[in-house]
Amino acid sequence: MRAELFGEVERVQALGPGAVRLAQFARAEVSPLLGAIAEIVAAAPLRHMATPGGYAMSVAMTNCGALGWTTDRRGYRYTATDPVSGRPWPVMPPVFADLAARAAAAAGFEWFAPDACLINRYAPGARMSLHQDRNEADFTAPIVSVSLGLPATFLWGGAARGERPTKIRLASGDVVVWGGPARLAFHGVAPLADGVHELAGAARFNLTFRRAR
Ligand code: MD3
Ligand code: FE
Repeated sequence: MRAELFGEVERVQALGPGAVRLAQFARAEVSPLLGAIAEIVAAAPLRHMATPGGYAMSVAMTNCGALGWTTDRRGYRYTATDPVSGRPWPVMPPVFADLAARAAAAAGFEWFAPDACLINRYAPGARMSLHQDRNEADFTAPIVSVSLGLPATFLWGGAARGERPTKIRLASGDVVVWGGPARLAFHGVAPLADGVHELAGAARFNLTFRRAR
């Protein structure tokens, strides 16, 4: 019997304390998720935000949900409106919210209700240096991440920036839930390799579902 006939349970893998990989959890929803991203991007375009230090990020970003993560010269924060348009961030589509809730529940966070979703787009060469996600009010809530499009090498560091990170290959449709002791781990993404994905083109998209407040 093929492995997928056993269902999702066998695909739940502990990467380490608090980090749960749900390999191919979103495989059936890659196309609808990319379609929903296109609608969000039409209302709130992807943009290369400025870091407080004044550099443009290589990753292009936008958001949906009640709150969105932004950065500029003044710092990192969550806002209820898109600073580019002045309008509220696009509503989180049901295909996003349903997936986030099911993935969190599969990892033991049945109560998780995200109020923010950051959408990252990586073109070949784009990367994200090691950082912690600390702008959220409540670190008992996990972060649910969904990879779409080209594969990436995710870098999972430890509790300190100096620890050598573990490399984790993330493919389109993979979901990882970061809770408990993994919630404040340092993490990043290696420069995206060249390639063309059949649905996403020369890009990787990553969704992170968050409880911002
Ligand atoms: C581990 N995004 O948006 S997703 C980010 O692939 C971010 O675009 C990466 O880091 C990306 O902040 C990684 C996986 C991820 C997200 C948040 C985490 C892993 C995490 C928070 C804590 C620990
Ligand atoms: Fe992060």
